[in-house]
Amino acid sequence: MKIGFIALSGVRVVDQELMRIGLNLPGFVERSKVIASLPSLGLLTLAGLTPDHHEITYLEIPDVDAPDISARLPGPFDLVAISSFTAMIKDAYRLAARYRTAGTQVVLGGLHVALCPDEAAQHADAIVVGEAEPCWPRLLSDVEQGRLQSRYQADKPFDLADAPMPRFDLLDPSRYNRITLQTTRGCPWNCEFCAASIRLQPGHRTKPVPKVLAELHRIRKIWPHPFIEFADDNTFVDRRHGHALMDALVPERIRWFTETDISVAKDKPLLQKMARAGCAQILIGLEDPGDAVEGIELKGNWKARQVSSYAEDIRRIQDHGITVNGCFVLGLDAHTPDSFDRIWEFIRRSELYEIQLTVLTPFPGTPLYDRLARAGRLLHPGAWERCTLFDVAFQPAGMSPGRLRQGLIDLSTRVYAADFTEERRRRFVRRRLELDRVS
Ligand code: B12
Repeated sequence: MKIGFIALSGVRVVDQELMRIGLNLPGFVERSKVIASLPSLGLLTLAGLTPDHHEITYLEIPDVDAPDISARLPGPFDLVAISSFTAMIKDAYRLAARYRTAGTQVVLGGLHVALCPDEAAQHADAIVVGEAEPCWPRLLSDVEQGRLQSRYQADKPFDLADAPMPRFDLLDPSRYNRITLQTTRGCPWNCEFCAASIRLQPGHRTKPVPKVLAELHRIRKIWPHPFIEFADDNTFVDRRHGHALMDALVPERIRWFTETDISVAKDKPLLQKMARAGCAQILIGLEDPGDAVEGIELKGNWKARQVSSYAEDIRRIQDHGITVNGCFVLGLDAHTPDSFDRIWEFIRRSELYEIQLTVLTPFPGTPLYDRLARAGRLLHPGAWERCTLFDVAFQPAGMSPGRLRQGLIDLSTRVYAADFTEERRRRFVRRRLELDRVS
């Protein structure tokens, strides 16, 4: 069969004013440029599970509504596998409709499909709900035998020891400046708003280190000096795996970025290894520097128990030469118009190298969505295109939606301004020089 693996690419914001302001802020532009060019690891993984007798193509479509897209629809294919998150899912549905009209069978999968399977099923010949690895080979053989089912779902969590080698070779080497690689999946915490892979499968799992290395070596055959972004939710929460992974990465001499939680700050030997293994930056969901984190983590209020040592923990991590990208969520229930200044003060004093500001977003299928829906606080139910992390889609508890939007704009303008961005960079370098002098 001829199979097309299609990702909807790019970064989206509905509110064009936010987009315009965001795109003009120096600190923001840098990160947007970097992330906008990441490939879909989900699809490369499925391609890796596809037997060789199929002819496969991987492609990214930035704009499903481009004027001549119907005429230029890539193909012909016998089967098209489309991946999308919530924000782009309606584009994915329109693309699916075009292929189906042309007689091509369409399979949909990914986070949004797992979160809203009944909706997605109306737009595809088949959907895969949740992790796809256990279902994909059977789905392909069903297509070949003309008995494609409408829904596939694994009955147990996928063991990452069985993870296939993603088909990095399908990518055009010149198009990507960063490559994603997964070393763990999931997270032991359950933050109310989280719409990442704990919604595919709860809990946290690790990929055996030799498998991670094999993937890295495959990447290095194509990109000899890659910058790697681990597509993990919380890389270091399993300490034993984290240490083993770092030991293995030291000789690889790569630079990399990942997402983890603030508890790494308490493990000095791990931080030393991370630095030696080429860690450039870790992204950490701090959410808020004060009482507003209360209740966000639903299992044991874990985040609220960390917040008092945020500043000290950030310093300890950065003192190892690893920059921290601290993420703050605006519009939490305890936030009022005064909160923006409070967050700004923390950011200004914290020495954080990088900052990510987003708006609380009710992704469907999350506990947050259900709570806000029950309370009648969703402003645009079903408007998935607003699930961008920047557009305001709900009625905040402590201010109007307009005030929240303005707060995001004002705080972003301060945080991503050229002089403050420069000051953060310089502060980090100064501190490194200071530490080098005393050591
Ligand atoms: C890398 C990444 C990106 C990259 C690459 C995106 C891509 N095309 O894959 C870029 C930078 C482009 C990106 C953009 C965006 N992202 Co992003 N991104 C991530 C990140 C860091 C890792 C995702 C990943 O690679 N996971 C590993 C793979 C293996 O998992 P997976 O994709 O879920 O795939 C598995 C299954 O879902 C399934 N599957 C996936 N696709 C398909 C398709 C078919 C046909 C089948 C059968 C199965 C299947 O099979 C895979 C194996 O089991 C996550 C955060 C995180 N830590 O996970 C956020 C995350 C996925 N992004 C998020 C968001 C909001 C966005 C944006 C909307 C931001 C914006 N304002 O524009 C855009 C939209 C992108 C789009 N085009 O749809 C949210 C999504 C929440 C949601 N439920 O929708 C996340 C969870 C981050 C968050 N803070 O909440 N992102």
